[in-house]
Amino acid sequence: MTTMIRETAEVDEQIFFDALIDADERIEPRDWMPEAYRRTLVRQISQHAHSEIIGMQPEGDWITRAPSLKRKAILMAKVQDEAGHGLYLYSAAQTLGIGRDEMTRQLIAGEAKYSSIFNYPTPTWADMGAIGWLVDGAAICNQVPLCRCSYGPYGRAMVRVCKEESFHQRQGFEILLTLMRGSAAQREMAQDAVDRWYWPSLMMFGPPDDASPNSARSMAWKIKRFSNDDLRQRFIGMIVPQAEILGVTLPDPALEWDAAAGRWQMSPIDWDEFHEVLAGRGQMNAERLRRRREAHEEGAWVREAAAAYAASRTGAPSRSSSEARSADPRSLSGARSADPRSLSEARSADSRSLSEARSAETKRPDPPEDPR
Ligand code: FAQ
Repeated sequence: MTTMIRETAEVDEQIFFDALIDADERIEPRDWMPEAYRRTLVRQISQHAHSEIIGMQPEGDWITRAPSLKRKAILMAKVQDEAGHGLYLYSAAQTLGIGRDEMTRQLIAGEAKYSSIFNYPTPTWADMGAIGWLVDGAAICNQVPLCRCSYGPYGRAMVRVCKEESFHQRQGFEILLTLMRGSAAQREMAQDAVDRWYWPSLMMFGPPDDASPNSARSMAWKIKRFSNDDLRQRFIGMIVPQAEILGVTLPDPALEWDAAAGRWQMSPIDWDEFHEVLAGRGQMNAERLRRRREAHEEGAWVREAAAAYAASRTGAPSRSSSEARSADPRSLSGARSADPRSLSEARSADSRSLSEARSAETKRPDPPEDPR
């Protein structure tokens, strides 16, 4: 009898979930969701978060060597933005019941994936331009549709990320433009960087559609809105006119707009190289992980101090807040499905408490005036 009731309830939950997806509504952390949907999101969001964090290294290497104070300040701000993106994304993944400590463990143990693009070296200043223009450009093409992802916390995080990526792409474009207007040696440096980053940036979109095992389901769930190949095509369409303005040549002699097919014709991508990088055998894989591991070890005292401080305020035993959260990873969705109210009642109750919280927020006393 109990089993039958549980099964009927699950069927209802599935119907409601499907209806939300069909209606282009958002799935929120406390909503019921199929286990495979949750796992897919954890996989994609955690990989995305790791990419932002590992992605700080190639550009971070140039902060001390930037050619002027202004360039240094801009680059520092950009690298800090990437750290912020990682934090929003780890937070979004945590709403699905995985702890930050576990995600970090998977990354430094070499068990987790992060974007292939960050396993290439940055030997010259022009690489800062090429990363901003091509890598952030590809990230924008991929991530703007993710703002409409069916999972609320991921989609909302993407809105701010995309605004910042847009600034990142412009600063990369501007670095290249300055070099292209400079000496012959500077123009050569810019072209060389574009030659090295062009193909890896096309690989960022993932394997071709017929070799992408996750795409069909992710698109049916409206996590991904476009296929890998469609996004790659959009990216090419975006950068071709920009390359003309810059005066750089994209390193593909076969690149041509096919008006009849409505697609860019191009040389084949070297997928062997992509798979080598994914298997950990790219030029910089070992170095990227080694430095991430060292940074984690060097940050142990900060985590301990933060946990001790938190414990001193709450009287709770000293452990990190993310550990505390992951102690009961299903607590959020568990709370939601134990709720006897109907789904819509529960949602409107939630939004009431949100607006109550907001109005309490606005009743806070004004901050003291700035003494300056
Ligand atoms: N690198 O079936 P699909 C940035 C894996 S952030 C490594 O097509 P899916 C900002 C894939 O995970 C860049 N692995 O998979 C920035 C899967 O493996 P799994 C990161 C890749 O998920 C700029 C397998 O291959 N952006 O740049 C890659 O449907 C400058 C089969 O692939 C995101 O993460 C790859 N390139 O589509 C930061 C965006 N491609 O998990 C610092 C969000 C595929 O089954 C400085 N993610 N794989 O073992 C996505 O949109 C998707 O996850 C895709 C892959 C499109 C990356």
